[in-house]
Amino acid sequence: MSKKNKSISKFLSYILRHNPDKLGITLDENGWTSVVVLLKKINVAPYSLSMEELEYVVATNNKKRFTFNEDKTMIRASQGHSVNIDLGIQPKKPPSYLYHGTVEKFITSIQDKGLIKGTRQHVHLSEDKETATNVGSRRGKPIILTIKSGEMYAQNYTFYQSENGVWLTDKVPTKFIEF
Ligand code: HQG
Repeated sequence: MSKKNKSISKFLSYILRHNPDKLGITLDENGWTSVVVLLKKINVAPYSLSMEELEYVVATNNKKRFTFNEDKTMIRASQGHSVNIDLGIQPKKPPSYLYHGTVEKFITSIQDKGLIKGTRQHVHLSEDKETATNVGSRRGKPIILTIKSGEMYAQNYTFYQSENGVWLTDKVPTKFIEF
């Protein structure tokens, strides 16, 4: 991603996941917001964002963080929200194992409480170790935990997969985590 695209992606993530008020926009109950209104609010000097640039960011974003509706009149973040919205996605059977990238300083607490969602709406899990490594690396030297998602599913825990492939669940008790 180019520097401008990365900063647009970060700004959109912040607005569409955590703080739409900051830009004076609202999200509907499924997290969607009007593209016309979003562009209008962003395009206040010295900032500029054209529809073409927004389409480019959505299409080329390295984690496909944003989704347009069919006619590109609405946009939302695919996952990662702390604001209370319902993604409206159906529960899905996970693979036997999923992965979670974290860092050493959280391990004692995770051993104690399991994985908890904190301020976000879900615990985020990755399908492959490489992605989990990238997630953990945001905070330091990554530690990859293996999650027995198949066992959890068999015990009636609900899983979802976001539009961009991230696995979501409510919590992961310690007994399902391989440290
Ligand atoms: C940790 C990014 C102490 C957890 C990523 C993590 C992801 C605990 C941090 C998405 C804990 C929460 C989410 C416990 C969990 N005690 N620490 N009991 N349980 N933690 O950012 O999973 O690039 O809210 O290990 O790719 O790191 O922004 O979650 O370190 O998909 O698109 O608490 O954000 O996506 O941190 O990342 P986060 P996450 P983007």
